Parts: sequence; structure tokens; C-alpha cells
Amino acid sequence: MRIDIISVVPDLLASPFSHSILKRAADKGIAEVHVHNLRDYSTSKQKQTDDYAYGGGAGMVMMIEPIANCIHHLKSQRTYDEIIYTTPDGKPFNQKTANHLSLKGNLMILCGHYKGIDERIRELFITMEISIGDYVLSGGELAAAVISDAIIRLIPGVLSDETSALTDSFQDDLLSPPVYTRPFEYQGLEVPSVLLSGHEKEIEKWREAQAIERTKLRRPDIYEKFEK
Ligand code: 6GU
Repeated sequence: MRIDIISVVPDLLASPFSHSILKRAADKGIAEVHVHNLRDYSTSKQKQTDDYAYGGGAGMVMMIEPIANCIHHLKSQRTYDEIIYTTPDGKPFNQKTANHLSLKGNLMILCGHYKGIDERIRELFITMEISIGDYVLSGGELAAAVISDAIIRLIPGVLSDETSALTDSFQDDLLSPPVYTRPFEYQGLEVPSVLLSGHEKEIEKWREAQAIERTKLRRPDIYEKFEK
């Protein structure tokens, strides 16, 4: 997979992809992320990328030209499965969307900023608009990093234990059960004895019951779907 991210603050996106699982995915050649500085695609002298909003009001709007230039440039080099725009008014991102996108070959993500982007960019180029939650971020970069992380870790070969993405919270509409490591006892709290029993079937049953209990308690909205 290849993900191209377009941003006015590309430095914000350097770190998330140079560590741990995402770095390993890149080193193995499974998923490459390329960040593009929108300013490089501005043709104005001051490398302008935003302008005043028609109709007035506070906040600048990202201009069509630099974005269109950048998207045209990238599209001339390969075909994109989706051109995603990160925005608080997008479709709420979830595990189902992550699963769907993890099967794609080339993705482009345009990071929103300021008061937004000229509506015509959305009409002409964007195929998918994503929000990562009901709150407002100062820019779409962190959202793009979140989305990319959620997608890339699902690609076969990225996680060392191939099965571990399948047991994630949400993957079967349940939250994950609690986990423990050494020491056996800490401040009087002991590890549940079933986990030391060696009975694989019993352990599996316990984990399932804990997952159900936890989901019921913490996320009744998700539990409702699981019950059906
Ligand atoms: Cl995708 N972008 C911004 N700027 N804010 C958000 C968001 C995205 N998702 C939730 N809040």
C-alpha cells in the first residue's frame, strides 16, 4: 500500500511514521507513506495556500489552486482508490472503514486546515470525507496519522503475530478483555487464577465472558449490535 498525505505542516507527520509498527511496515516494503508540502504547489510569490472567505467572517479558507496542482501531480503518477479529506463534518471513522481501506492499493489524504477548503475541491476531487470524532482538531494532520495507523496495522505481514489484529477491540464488535503480566501479585491484587490454569478452553471462555461484560458496561451502544 501507498499513502500520500497532503499537508501545510508536513513536519507534524514526520514522527508518527518513523517508529515501531508503522516504521516496520515501511522497512518491510508493505506500506509506504509520503508526505507532500502543499506550499510547494503554490504558484504565488509568497507561496500562499489560503485566502479570505467570500462573504466575510473569521478564518481563512484553503485555496483551490495549490491543492488542485498537488492532486493533479499525484494522479498523473498512479491511480488512487480513494482521495480522502479529513474534516470534522466527515463520516465518523471506525474499524469497519479501517478494514475496508486496508485492502486498497493507493490512498491520498488531504489534511484540512483553517476554516476548511474551498468547497469546489470537495466536489471535484474528494471521494471520501472522514472525521475521527465529535471534537475539533486544529488541523487534519493528526487525524490523517490516526487513520493511516489504523489502516496500516491491518495489512497482513505488518503485525508480527498475524492473528493479533483479529482479536482487537471492535474487530468482532466487542471490546478486548483485560490482560496481565508478571508479577502475579501487586498491592494485594492477584492475576485471575484461570489464566494460570493452563486450560486453553477455560481461558478462552473467561476472555469471551470478560469481553462481553466489559462491552455491556462501557459501551452499551456497541453491545446492542453484538447481541443482534
Ligand atoms: Cl478529520 N479534522 C479536524 N480538523 N478535526 C477533527 C477531525 C478531523 N475529526 C474530528 N475532529
